[in-house]
Amino acid sequence: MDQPGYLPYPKGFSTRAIHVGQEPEKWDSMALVPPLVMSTTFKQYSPANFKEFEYGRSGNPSRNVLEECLASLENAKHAMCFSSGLAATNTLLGMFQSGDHVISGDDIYGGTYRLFSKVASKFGLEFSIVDTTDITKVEAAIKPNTKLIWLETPTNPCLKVNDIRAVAAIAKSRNVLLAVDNTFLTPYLQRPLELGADMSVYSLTKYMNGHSDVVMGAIVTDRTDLNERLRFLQNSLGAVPSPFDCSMVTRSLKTLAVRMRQHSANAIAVAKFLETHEKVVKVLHPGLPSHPHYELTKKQTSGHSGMVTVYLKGEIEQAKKFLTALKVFTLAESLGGYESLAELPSVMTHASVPPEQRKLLNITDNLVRLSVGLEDIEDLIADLTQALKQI
Ligand code: P1T
Repeated sequence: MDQPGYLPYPKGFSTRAIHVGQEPEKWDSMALVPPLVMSTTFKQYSPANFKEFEYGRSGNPSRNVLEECLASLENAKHAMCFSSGLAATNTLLGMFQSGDHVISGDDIYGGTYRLFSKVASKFGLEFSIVDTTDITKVEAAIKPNTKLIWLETPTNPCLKVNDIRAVAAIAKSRNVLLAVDNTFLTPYLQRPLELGADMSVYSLTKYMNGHSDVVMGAIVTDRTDLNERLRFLQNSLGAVPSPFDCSMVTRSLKTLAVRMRQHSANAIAVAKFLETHEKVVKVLHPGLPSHPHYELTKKQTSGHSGMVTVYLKGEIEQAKKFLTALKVFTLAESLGGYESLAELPSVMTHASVPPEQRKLLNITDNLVRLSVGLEDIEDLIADLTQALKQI
């Protein structure tokens, strides 16, 4: 990313989120809000001689603005956007070939698990699903053909925390790439590249856009060699987002820091409330001292997301009663929007994880995942209180 002249960089996170890639001097109109360019193609001076853009799949001004801004939020050189978080992951897998081996954390988004186990494995990629919170297991899983370690942290839905620095050190020493899905924390709270990862991967659908109205993904890297490989794949596989969606996310990033601060505060209040409730068996939240990775979390993040995972007393019937009784929380998949959501991973977001794997990970039928939004905390607690009464 070229650093624009009129702001002395580096600046604070929100200053970059609001300005980088969006300097009014870039446009003849001097518009403060970057113009939305919907054109799918661009006039050339003479054959194969063009100004900057050629065809909408390979590049677009509205996408460029967002990619520049995203890169700067991780103090990185490069970012690429895709039509969904899974499209970003799938494109990343395109860097490898049949016979290559990938080590993945065991507790990951169900759709990512499905992509690995049901699609990519058909094309000859070999996967080992490992408890990556145990460094010795990561090291033991590395084989001569291992090309990638894939981590989510905190994990979806059990909120386990992986030690990014420790895994990065192993990956580096064995010449293996490390990709970290940073969807839950965003670069405001955790920057995997600064901790040694080669690539940060995002579902921008979640906190980064934050308004539950765009599906999009991104890969961020500081490595120019990886950027070249991924740019080639972005254009060759073609899973790119629309210019309109890019401008929506560019707008949303401006409030990312304030939103994350409020998600963090609301979620910890909800976690503390639930932890003492008689209808609750256990609460999982990395900001609670009871969480096994409480200390590790503090070493690599500067706050928490809005995610809270809770084991309710009872079986699936009680969990269903609770979920259908909620009035402020909406029963729906996804997370990271301004509105609070609740869901039952075993039959919703993680239904594609085989039952025996879910059992191993404790993704039971009484495990409920909350995405705590930005509503008033008193209303959220009151809603949880009345719904818990129903079980
Ligand atoms: O939905 P999409 O933009 O394709 O992103 C996929 C994805 C990737 N990584 C993580 C950590 C995710 O949580 C997701 C999507 N997750 C949900 C839809 C969910 O409810 O968990």
